Amino acid sequence: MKSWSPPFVPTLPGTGRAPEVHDVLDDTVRPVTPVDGRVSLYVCGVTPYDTTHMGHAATYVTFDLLHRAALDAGLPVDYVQNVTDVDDPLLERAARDGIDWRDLAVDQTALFHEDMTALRVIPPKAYVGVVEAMPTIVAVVERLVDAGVTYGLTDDSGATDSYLDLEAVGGTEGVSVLDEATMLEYSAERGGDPDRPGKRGRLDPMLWRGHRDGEPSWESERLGPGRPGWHIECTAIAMEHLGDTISVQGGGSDLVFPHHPMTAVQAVAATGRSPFAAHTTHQAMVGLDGEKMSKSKGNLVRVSDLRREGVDPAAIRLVLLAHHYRTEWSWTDDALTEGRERLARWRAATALPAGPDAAETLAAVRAALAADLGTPAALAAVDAWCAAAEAGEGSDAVAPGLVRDTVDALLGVAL
Ligand code: 5CA
Ligand code: ZN
Repeated sequence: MKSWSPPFVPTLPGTGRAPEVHDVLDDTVRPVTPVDGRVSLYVCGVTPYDTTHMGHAATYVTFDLLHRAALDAGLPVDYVQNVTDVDDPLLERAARDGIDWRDLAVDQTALFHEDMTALRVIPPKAYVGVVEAMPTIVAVVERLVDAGVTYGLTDDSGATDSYLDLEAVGGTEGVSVLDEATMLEYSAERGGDPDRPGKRGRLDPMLWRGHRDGEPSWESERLGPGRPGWHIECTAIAMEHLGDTISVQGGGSDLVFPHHPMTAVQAVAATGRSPFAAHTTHQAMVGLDGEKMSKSKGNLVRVSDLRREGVDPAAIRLVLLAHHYRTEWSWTDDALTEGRERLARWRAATALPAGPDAAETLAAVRAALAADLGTPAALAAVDAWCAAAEAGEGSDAVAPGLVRDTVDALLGVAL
């Protein structure tokens, strides 16, 4: 699928150090691990309805910062993102609204691209829809069938679903640190079917859902007509475009179970190579009035709505950057006001003919980002330079331009 257009990224003097980020499996902050000299980054994309809310935006801006920091450290980045353009929630929404699920996906994906462009997010090199990746996905499921680690369950209508037998591939050992009760709870809440009779293991993920009347389906001689389960799309798309093992598997913290562990366990079962990802990294949930912002609850603040109201996307990006990615927060009007004020201050200060030397500011922003994407510290360093410039300190005529380039290249905010 076509990706969105890339923003211009200025070149900065010198280089930064390889960024450190948090891994949810060993709960440490450590440098990203390149694979064959390249950082391979897979971030779970949207299910295209009700995009792009501030939780989505926070997730993609966070991994955009990692992307930018790696590039600044001289590390080439291969970035891949999927779009879940066929899945239960999308089909349900299309049915509710009386529209074709394909049209809903196309429209919402286009809107997502507009929002990403407005937020100056560097696009993935491969932006891949489930529908277009169907042969790849089918091939990975069939590989698991060949490995003898799957089983089928047939319902009253005669449809057969294929499951991964988790027990046969080592269970959730090494892919999840949650206890059994929590995994079962999340599985039930997030698209799993732990209580389905006949399953060998309650957490076994569905790989292929046999065709039911009224549902879209694709042909597979081995599996029968049907469509993929959720997690296998990310396993297959990541492996196809990035290889058997990757540097970072990313997304929001709602993917901590079952999605990311199942994506990983399926890859390991298919390739025999472990771990699937050197880092599993999560953006904390963004909420509204203290509740998780989610499409199912409908408590959304959308990037496109604010853009329509005339809000500068750079101000939205500054609101997102004001919060560290591992801290949960809620969107408020006050936060937006602060973002707008900061943008105005930064624009005014960097438009001055001179200011204090900015080499330290560049170094401080680099250091802040390299230390687990420390955006609040990065903003503080720029705030400090702007305050000094406004106070008339310093007579360095190149400094305002260097601050502009720093903010643009590393933080993705064009002043
Ligand atoms: N298509 C799947 C991933 S394969 C999916 O989760 N789609 S989504 O549209 O629900 O979410 C898109 C991305 O935004 C995911 O990485 C998800 O973890 C993240 N996300 C969703 N809601 C929030 C939120 N409230 N705060 C932060 N991130 C969120
Ligand atoms: Zn995913």
